[in-house]
Amino acid sequence: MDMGTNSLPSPSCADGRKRRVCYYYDADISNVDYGEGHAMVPRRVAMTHALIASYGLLNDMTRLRIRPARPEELLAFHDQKYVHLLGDLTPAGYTNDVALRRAAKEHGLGPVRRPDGSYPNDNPVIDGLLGYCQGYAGGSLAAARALCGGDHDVAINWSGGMHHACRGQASGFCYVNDIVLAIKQLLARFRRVLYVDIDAHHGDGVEEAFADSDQVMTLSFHQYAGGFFPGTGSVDDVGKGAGLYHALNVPLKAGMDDQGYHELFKPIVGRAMQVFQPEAVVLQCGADSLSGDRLAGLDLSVGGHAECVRYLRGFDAPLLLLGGGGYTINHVASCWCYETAVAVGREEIPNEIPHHPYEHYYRGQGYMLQYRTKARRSPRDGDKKEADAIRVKALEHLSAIRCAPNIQFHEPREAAAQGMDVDDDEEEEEEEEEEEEDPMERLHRLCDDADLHEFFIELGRKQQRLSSSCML
Ligand code: V1D
Ligand code: CA
Repeated sequence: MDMGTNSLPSPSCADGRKRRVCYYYDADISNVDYGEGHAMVPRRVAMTHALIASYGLLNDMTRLRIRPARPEELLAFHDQKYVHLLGDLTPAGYTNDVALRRAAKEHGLGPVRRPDGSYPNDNPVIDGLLGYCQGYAGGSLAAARALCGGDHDVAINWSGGMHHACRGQASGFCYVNDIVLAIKQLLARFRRVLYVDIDAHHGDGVEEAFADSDQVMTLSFHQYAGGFFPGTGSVDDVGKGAGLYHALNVPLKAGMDDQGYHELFKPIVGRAMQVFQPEAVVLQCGADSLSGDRLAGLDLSVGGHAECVRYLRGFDAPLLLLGGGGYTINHVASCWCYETAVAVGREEIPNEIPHHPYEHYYRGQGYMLQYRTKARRSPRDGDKKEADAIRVKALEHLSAIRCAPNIQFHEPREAAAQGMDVDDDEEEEEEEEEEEEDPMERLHRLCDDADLHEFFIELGRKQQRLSSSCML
């Protein structure tokens, strides 16, 4: 059901082109309860919606209702036994039926006892479990279909973005992986899809689903180290088989702020856009990377987080915006509301939160959409050096897919017009890459520049690349 109009032209876009935005929301999300003390509070999506409405942003996009995904639509990624289990499980069944409880535990559902005797219960058996999954997955599938149809440039589902769920396993508060389902839908129309994940946690479920595909590039920025969940996503984790170098990971130190983040995000995403030339982009906007999150330790402002949306919106590719984590719920709603404003080209909305039914939640942030918080951890000596090394490695991984046979290289139109941020180091790297036509020449140069160990690592990589792509 069409309930609105199209977006305004964006002053931030080099071409000033109007972005046609569609938005999916289902009020039933507020009734979902992960249980007392759980970090995940689905009400944050209803708060986001109320804030979007109070700013009048619904007039700038087409609002569409969500049709719950049919169980057979979930089978495009998930295991049949698992989907049936999601339908059969109830809190009472879990308590009273031993066989059901055993099956639930095998699939990561229900409390899991820790050695210290506590029950973290990441993925509780909640009332209406399958209906909840069908709701958020239905939104992401419909959003993907809207982009395939070509009538919209940006599609939004803030209830989606559940990046940890696996084929037959719940993980990290996620039961069904709506992102994988949406990407599979996009692949029906688009040849290459770039997935970017700015949640504070590693987008492991999406990465694993497409690890051996060269049609989907996954790129996750996440807090890493110190036992932070899920513990995967090192910079050396780069995909496999045909998908080698099509999975990229950017591990971050706690305390990373806007400036440090964008010194990584823009060059890496910009280069991914250049070399991979995606025909569609999916951005998981997990808001636990914001400063002051209850679970994570990154230090992004709302503006810094939304800059990722603004940056990707500037490329001329259909864009799917999804939610994800985010545990300080007033911050989450502020962030996703502001990102909706960026998507429709109204980023100048007033900072003061309008009167609306949830306004009391925003007292702690002075009723300001772009709130201020104190940095929780000041950067340590060596953090910058480490981040620089990560950027160099990630860019190096990206240079490995330059000779992929099915891609013609040219500057993305808008990125070129925008003057993609290229710092001095990068310019040097660009020059280096221009010399790079002959792999053997680069190897000889490396042999001069670096030690022999580096040389052999590079030689091994070159051989792998040559056999997996250029020789085809
Ligand atoms: F804080 C909690 C309160 C109640 C229940 C669980 C938690 C909690 C906090 N952090 N659970 C976690 C993480 N789980 C563990 C377990 C210990 N291990 C054996 C596993 O550390 C899970 C964090 C999930 C983060 C989800 C996400 O933000 O990435 C997300 N993205 O989209 C949707 C969710
Ligand atoms: Ca991430």
